[in-house]
Amino acid sequence: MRKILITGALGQIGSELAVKMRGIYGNDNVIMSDLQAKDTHKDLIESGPFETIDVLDTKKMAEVIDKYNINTVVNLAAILSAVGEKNPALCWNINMNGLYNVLELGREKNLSIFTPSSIAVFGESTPADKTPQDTIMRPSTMYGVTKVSGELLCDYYYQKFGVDTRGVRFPGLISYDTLPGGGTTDYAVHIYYDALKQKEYTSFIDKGTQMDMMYMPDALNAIIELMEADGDKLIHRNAFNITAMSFDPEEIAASIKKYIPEFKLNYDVDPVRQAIANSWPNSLDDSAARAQWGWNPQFDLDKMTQDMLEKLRIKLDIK
Ligand code: NAD
Ligand code: AKB
Repeated sequence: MRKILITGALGQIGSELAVKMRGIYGNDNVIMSDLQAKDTHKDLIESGPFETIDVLDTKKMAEVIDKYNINTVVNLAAILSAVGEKNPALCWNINMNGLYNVLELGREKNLSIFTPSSIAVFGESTPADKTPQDTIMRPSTMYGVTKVSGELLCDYYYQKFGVDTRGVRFPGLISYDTLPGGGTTDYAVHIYYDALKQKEYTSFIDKGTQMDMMYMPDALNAIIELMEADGDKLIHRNAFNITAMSFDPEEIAASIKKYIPEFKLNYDVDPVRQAIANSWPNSLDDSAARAQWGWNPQFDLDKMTQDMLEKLRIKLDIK
């Protein structure tokens, strides 16, 4: 039976992954942790074990792993791309030293470890269309640098010490539960909130900027399916290209207009996040994930838009 510790569990992914995992593995077998408890997630925190853990504090993390007999860590504690460009030292410290601490504990305590990578591993010299699984990785952001280094470090711990490390390169994730934590793809979440609240959105990403995206239910399935996949069939491990859709701001706006015809899209482009977006692929080739562990996303753009608007109407109490 898995006993899972999730770090950074109150973020965009963790807050939904914890609920899904508690449904599969049992409430007491999924230990949530984050820097501190947040009032916004009171019910979630009270639905099972929660511990305050800073991933830079190896001693505390080791104590929690021993206390609950943890055998699996999903390491979600991280600083994302836009915040990382504002504070590169913090981004390096948490993304690299936090991961190193988790991997060292994995080696000592024989843990399975899942760590998400990102489309941010790619850069301007990477082929932008149908970006292959194995290709040029020369990112231009500190976040991207930490993600490439993280993939290599996870590979090293698998090859050198036999630690069962696994990961995917997530594209931008879209969800209605917890707001994103400061990335470049965040516009594709905020657009739904503003479409419902004020029927208008001002995008910080310019028209024509294609990026890969995915709806959160597919992302959660990816984590669990890869964690549970037969390790002998995994050639890549850290990390697999996965994608569900690719669109630019005009295309997501067109999808929203099918449900809110008066919706209007404006632009006020942020040069920092636009430069990051320009350096990322237009679309990924995820055939390795499909072949090696059966990756098969369920949501395309219109299906996601319909579900996002339905769920957000209830959350925001908008008729
Ligand atoms: P998020 O910013 O929403 O959440 C990160 C969480 O980490 C926050 O709750 C924060 O409090 C916590 N945290 C920060 N510093 C910490 C520390 N020192 N110790 C413990 N916790 C700390 O991020 P997310 O979107 O949930 O992303 C999780 C992982 O998935 C990250 O590795 C990220 O790079 C990756 N990823 C996310 C996306 C996306 O679109 N959300 C896309 C690609 C990859
Ligand atoms: C970000 O924009 O930083 C994240 C990511 C794609 O890694 N959403």
